[in-house]
Amino acid sequence: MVDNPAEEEVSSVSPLNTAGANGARRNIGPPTRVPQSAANPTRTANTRNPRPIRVPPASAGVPAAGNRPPVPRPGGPPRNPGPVRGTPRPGVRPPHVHYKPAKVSLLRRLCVPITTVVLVLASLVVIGILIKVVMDNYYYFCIKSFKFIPLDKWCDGQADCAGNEDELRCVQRVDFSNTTIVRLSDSGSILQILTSSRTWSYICSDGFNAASAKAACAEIGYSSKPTFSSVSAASLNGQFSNVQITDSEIQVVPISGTCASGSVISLSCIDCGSNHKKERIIGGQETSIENSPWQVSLQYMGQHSCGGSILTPRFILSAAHCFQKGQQQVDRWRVESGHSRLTYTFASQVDKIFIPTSYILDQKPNDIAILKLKSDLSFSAGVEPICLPGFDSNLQPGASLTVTGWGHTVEGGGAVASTLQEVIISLIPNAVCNQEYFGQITENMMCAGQLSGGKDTCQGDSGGPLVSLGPNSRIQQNGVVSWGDGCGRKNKVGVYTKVVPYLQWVTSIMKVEL
Ligand code: 4AZ
Repeated sequence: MVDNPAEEEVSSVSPLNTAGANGARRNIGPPTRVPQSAANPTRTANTRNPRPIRVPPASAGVPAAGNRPPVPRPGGPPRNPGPVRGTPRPGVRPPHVHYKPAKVSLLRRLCVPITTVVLVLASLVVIGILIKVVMDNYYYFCIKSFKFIPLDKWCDGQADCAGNEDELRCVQRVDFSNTTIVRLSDSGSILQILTSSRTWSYICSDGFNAASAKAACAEIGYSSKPTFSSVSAASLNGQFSNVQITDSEIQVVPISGTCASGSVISLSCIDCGSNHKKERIIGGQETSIENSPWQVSLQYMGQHSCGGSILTPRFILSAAHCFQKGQQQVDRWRVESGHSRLTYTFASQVDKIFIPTSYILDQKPNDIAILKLKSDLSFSAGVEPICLPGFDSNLQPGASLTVTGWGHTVEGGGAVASTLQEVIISLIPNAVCNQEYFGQITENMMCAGQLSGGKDTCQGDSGGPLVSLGPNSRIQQNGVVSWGDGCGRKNKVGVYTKVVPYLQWVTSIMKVEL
């Protein structure tokens, strides 16, 4: 009842109209308020404000047209009661009086300036956005020298701003000269350290402790809490050593013969590649990020551009060709993790991007990259690292591999996949692959797919991980999506950068940047 506006009109107007009908038309003096309960006994006092009532100017005789009491509508109250006069009755407080038309005219008067201000502000915002779009796409602003330079001069290898400002936050080239002195085998993660005579030595479990494990993992760029165990040295041939820690650096002390304990160290630097899945890309199927929690999306200026994989909370593995000429500005890249469907909102900022010195723009060899994030990822069910393979990892032809990504699901298709896709493919021997690719497949590349076509990676999958179930029942990354002739074509399988030949390059960057 109270919420019905028609009922409200009746209750606030009729008692005063009745007074007017009695002929007692007098100036009612200062505006006063009629308590609702007095104006209409059926309403409770505390429901709504009484309808504002206009008070006419003081005059005698017949009221002017606008001041006449409204003619009651048959069967109901007047729709627009208009001005009402009333004689204050004893015991009844005069109504609170407002000039409704005054309010309307005030609104009318404000309408034009308000609309003008809103329009001007909206135009300024649109102009601002247009200027930003033009600047972002065509110019770089040198803050120190306060000048604009064309975008293609940003990160072109030549200083165009004062203090080399335009070349400071660009993709960096790193050669292979920095080598790490620690490596882990594929089968059993057996630790080896390089001796001063440049031979790889197994590490005896004698005296090896948590500090030794931490120092060994730091050598390959891992800072998480490592785990280690002792394994029999009986089947191993080669050099054996003990370790000592000096200034938190690991040093090898070669011994003659085998370890006193008869056992060596198996080391795991990070809890990686957990196999959550108990049992598309082109010809693939939708998957959830929890099945491939190491998969990330590399986004350039808010658009998915490439895939990548999480190695540690700080480091992402991807492909060098993702950072084409004109896309080498580190601050324009973001890394989104933990979502099957991309949000483009919760993405991490990038601190540095590294590609091999030997990578030549628009060419196929050495197509690998490392991204260092500005802050650590926090691991969860959808955000986990992938394991790197051991230095001696060697897949058999026909081995089953899984590749994931948000790339096109149709060759030449206009858009990236909205949900993460996965496809299971087989390792194709390089000799077979090279017959179709005219000898372009190098030692450091591998081919995977289906020779009959239909199951493959495509544009937008580049940089993503090609993985397999490792000998330790953990999932490891064997390849990085790199190139191919079209997508899913017969006899044109996908080509991947092998991870093993780049282990030293990857771990030495992670070590230096740790
Ligand atoms: C690309 O353009 C691309 N079919 C990636 C993978 C393949 C082809 C193209 C393999 O990023």
